[in-house]
Amino acid sequence: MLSLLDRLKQGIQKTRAGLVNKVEDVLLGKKEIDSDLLDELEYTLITADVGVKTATDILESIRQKVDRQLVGDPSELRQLIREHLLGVLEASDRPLQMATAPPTVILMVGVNGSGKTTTTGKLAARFQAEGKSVLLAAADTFRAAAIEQLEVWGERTKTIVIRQAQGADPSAVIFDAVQAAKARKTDILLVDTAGRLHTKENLMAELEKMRRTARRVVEDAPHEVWLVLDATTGQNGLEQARKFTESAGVTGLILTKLDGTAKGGVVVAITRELNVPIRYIGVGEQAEDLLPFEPEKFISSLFES
Ligand SMILES: Nc1nc2c(ncn2[C@@H]2O[C@H](COP(=O)(O)OP(=O)(O)OP(=O)(O)O)[C@@H](O)[C@H]2O)c(=O)[nH]1
Ligand SMILES: [Mg+2]
Repeated sequence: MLSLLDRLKQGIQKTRAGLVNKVEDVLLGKKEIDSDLLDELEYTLITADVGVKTATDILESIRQKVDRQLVGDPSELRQLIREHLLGVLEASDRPLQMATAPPTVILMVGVNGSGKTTTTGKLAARFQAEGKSVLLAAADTFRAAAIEQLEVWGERTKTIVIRQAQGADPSAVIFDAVQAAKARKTDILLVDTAGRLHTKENLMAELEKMRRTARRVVEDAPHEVWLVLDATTGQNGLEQARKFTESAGVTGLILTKLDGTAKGGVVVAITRELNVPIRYIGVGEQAEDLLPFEPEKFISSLFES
């Protein structure tokens, strides 16, 4: 069995190659810091998807330090970049909002195919391993076979799935599920929802209705709304994330498919832009391929071999 840290390192090795190794290549053999070198660094950071704003900030702060002769050796720049990236990720870190009495209701939202159902299944496994009781709600009543897909995860993780027929009102499923979780005093209710485009107003309104419905049964539910984002979409995920955060009350992000992309720098761009913490990252298709996101571990795994 791989340790969590090894799995993290393996899951982000493409990002490491696309970000840290490229920065190292730029710095390699350089004797002094000049404007060409700084421009090249900025370009490298932007192409590694950390976002234009973050890249500009980092370079701005480096240029100031160079001007004030606080740094002179190119080899020091790698560490400055590392510290800055960590600072961005830590700035939006905050504790999870768990319910004072069970259940804690967590709504999983996002565009089509981002990994909501898979992540819901992985989370069921993880929470159970932490000793919590879990219930799943199949609130994607839209896509054919979506309910069955969640039920496969229910069997795999030995978790009960609250479901209705395909085509049922997703809010009705949530109503049942929150009531069931409350009656059973289940610690965590995970609600899988249908994929929706952030540009479709009626579908975004449907999410709002689901949240209202949950609230009718448990006053402060849903306690968390997690936006599941496909990391391979890089900067394109930013607009989705912004819209969902504005209209669906997103409280946390989950970046999936980091194993398949060099665009993992996007975690920095998104946290900085939205000031919403990343909760977990997905690094594969199996139940164990979901890792809690910890800024320090993420950055040190990127920067240390
Ligand atoms: N490599 C990799 N694949 C993943 C990860 N997370 C999800 N997937 C795969 O992505 C595909 C889509 O996942 P789903 O969980 O069905 O996505 P969804 O958001 O529920 O899709 P819709 O319900 O259709 O909107 C599946 O083939 C998953 O196995 C991940 O972290 N890494
Ligand atoms: Mg799904």
